[in-house]
Order: sequence, then structure tokens, then C-alpha cells
Amino acid sequence: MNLYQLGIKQAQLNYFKEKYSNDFQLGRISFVAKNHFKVLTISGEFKAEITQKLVHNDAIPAIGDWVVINNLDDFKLIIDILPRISELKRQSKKHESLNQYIATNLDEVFVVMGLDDDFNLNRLERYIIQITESRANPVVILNKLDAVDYYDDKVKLVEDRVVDVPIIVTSVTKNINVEQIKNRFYEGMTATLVGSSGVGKSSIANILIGNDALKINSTRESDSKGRHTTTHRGLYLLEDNGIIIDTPGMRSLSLSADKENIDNSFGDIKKLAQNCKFKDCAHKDEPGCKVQEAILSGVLDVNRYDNYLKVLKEVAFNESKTSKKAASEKKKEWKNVAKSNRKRNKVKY
Ligand SMILES: Nc1nc2c(ncn2[C@@H]2O[C@H](COP(=O)(O)OP(=O)(O)OP(=O)(O)O)[C@@H](O)[C@H]2O)c(=O)[nH]1
Ligand SMILES: [Mg+2]
Ligand SMILES: [Zn+2]
Repeated sequence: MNLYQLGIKQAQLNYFKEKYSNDFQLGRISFVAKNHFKVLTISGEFKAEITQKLVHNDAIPAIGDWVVINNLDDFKLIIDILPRISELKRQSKKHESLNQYIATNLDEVFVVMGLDDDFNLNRLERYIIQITESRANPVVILNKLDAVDYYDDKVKLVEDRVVDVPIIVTSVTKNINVEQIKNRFYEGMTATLVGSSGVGKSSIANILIGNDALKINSTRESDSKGRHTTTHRGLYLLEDNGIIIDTPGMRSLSLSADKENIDNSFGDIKKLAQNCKFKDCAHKDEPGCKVQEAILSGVLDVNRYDNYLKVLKEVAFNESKTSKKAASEKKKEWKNVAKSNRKRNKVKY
């Protein structure tokens, strides 16, 4: 096992070598639960803790992060986080203004959506915006094709709605097209799976890992009750090449993308709007409105336009919520976590 197989990129390795001596080691965060961390190194997986300095700077490692470790007697101390090649966030509910990292250093993000009742184009579009913002490449997996009689229409709807994003239509339980997911991986590639609870994320991860490492929901009935089978994010090495991060299902995704990014994701609408007769056109019933013209002539999907407006509103709202107060609350919480960590260590060692 070498660092490249664990997913490090050359620029990150160069950064580490320039900044740190041989006394330090690199590891990748493979598990996070409150103040508990695990790091995967070239010699195995270890428990680790973070320094006060990181806590103080609100630099809390996320799953997928490359971290610098200092080997102390009995435990690994995380002293730094390497710059990330990508970071997938969502707006945190608890600490309103703070972004919560779903996973970092991702090459691709698979959005898994069920072709059954889970199917929702607006939600899918939001995921794709957030993934684009993360700097990773989105891939859509439409799963459970065996659970519906007819799915061509749904696939077509997705193709029309998300442009330039690969779409894979699968049945994981019937093993249909699963190799299309497998084939995307190469040495050092990291991907994560996101989507609602019960869509089959852990089932896909198990196939990629090559054994039943992850617990999956055995009764489909319980999915609808909102029970989450996966409760923690975990990073795993694949049977062949690559790394997968499994995540618990999300009911919704609160956007943290900025306006510019949203305009990029809806470039077609922006282009239309630039040609409206009036500069300050609200695209409602103004004469010479190219957006409304496109909707009427069927060039622009009205649902896509509605979702664009919704997304813009939400982002504006989230931005207005951002306050220093929430940031300092988060800092306080981590200080307490670190304190209890120290106490625990005193007892233990
Ligand atoms: N019919 C059908 N069922 C599937 C398919 N893929 C997964 N399932 C079933 O869906 C249920 C949920 O699968 P999981 O892999 O646990 O779903 P998950 O997305 O990891 O769910 P959370 O961990 O709660 O987020 C299980 O009973 C799977 O067997 C599929 O292609 N077709
Ligand atoms: Mg799961
Ligand atoms: Zn207009």
C-alpha cells in the first residue's frame, strides 16, 4: 500500500514534503464521530486526536482529509490538514452559518436516486449544484430499475434536466450495470455516495469493496419511516482500485453554493436572460422576455426554471443567516470537546 493508492495527489504530497520533516507522517481521515478520529496510513488504520491549535482555528478534519500526524508514544496526534482538492459541503442546521463537510478530496461524487418513489428531479439538481461547487465531478446513479415496471421516461427526464453528467441506470440487487460504476475507478480515485436513505448507497459500496463490510437495510419497508441504516461516514479501500466513502442518507440538501456557482449550473437560463429586452427584466410578464419565450416554446423546462428561482432564494436566505455568532459557538463546542478529550486521556494514561 502506498500513498497514491490511498488517493493522495502530487500537489498535496509536494506540499507535505516542503513543510514537514521525516519525523512526520501522512494519514487519511477514515472515520469521524464527534471527537473521535481514525486515520488510514500506509501501515494501517489508527485512532487519532487533534491538537488544540487545530481546534482553536476551527480546522476540524473531515472524512477524506489528508492530515499530518505526529507519532507520540501511545497515540497519533493530528497536527495539520493538507489543502483539499475538493470539499463537499452542506449547510449545517445546528450551527446555521457553518458549512458541514460531507467528505473531502473527492474525484467523483455519485448521487444515488431510486427510480421508485425516491425519484425527484429538483432534489437531484440541487445535489449536482452542490457537487459542482465542491470541485468534484458529479455522476448520477439511478438505482432499483427492477422495482419499477417502466423507467425509460424517468431516465429521459434526467437526461434532459442534467446536462454533461454521466448517468448510470442500475439494479444493485439484480447486479445490472453495476460494472459501469466499478469501471469508473482508477488507482487513487476517491468517490463518495450521497442520496436519500434506502436508495442503495451501502449496497453499492459493498459490491465495490468486495465484501459485506457495510450494514444494509434488510427490510425495505423501514426505509419509508426514515430510518437510517448507515449512521456514520466511513472511508474504505476498494477490492481493485480506488477509495469509496459511504455516507448516511440525507432527507434534503441545504445549499451552501454561492450565486455565481448557481449561475454556472444554470448557464442556459442566464444566457437567455441576457437577451431580454429590458436589463432589469424580472422574467415574469415583461415584453421581450427571452426566458418566458423559451418556456412557452418548450426550449426551457418550466420546472427547471422554477427550481432555479427556488435555489436562488434559498442561497440568498442562507447567506443572510451567516453570522459571526454561530461561528464562535462552533468554536466553543470544539473547545469543550478537546477539554473532555484531555480529561479522558489523563485517566487513561
Ligand atoms: N429492489 C431493489 N432494492 C435494492 C436495490 N439496491 C438496494 N436495494 C435495497 O434497498 C435497501 C436499502 O439499501 P441500503 O444500501 O442500505 O441503502 P442506503 O442508501 O445505504 O441507506 P442509508 O444507509 O439509510 O442511507 C436494502 O434492502 C437493499 O437491499 C436495487 O437495485 N433494487
Ligand atoms: Mg447506507
Ligand atoms: Zn426576461
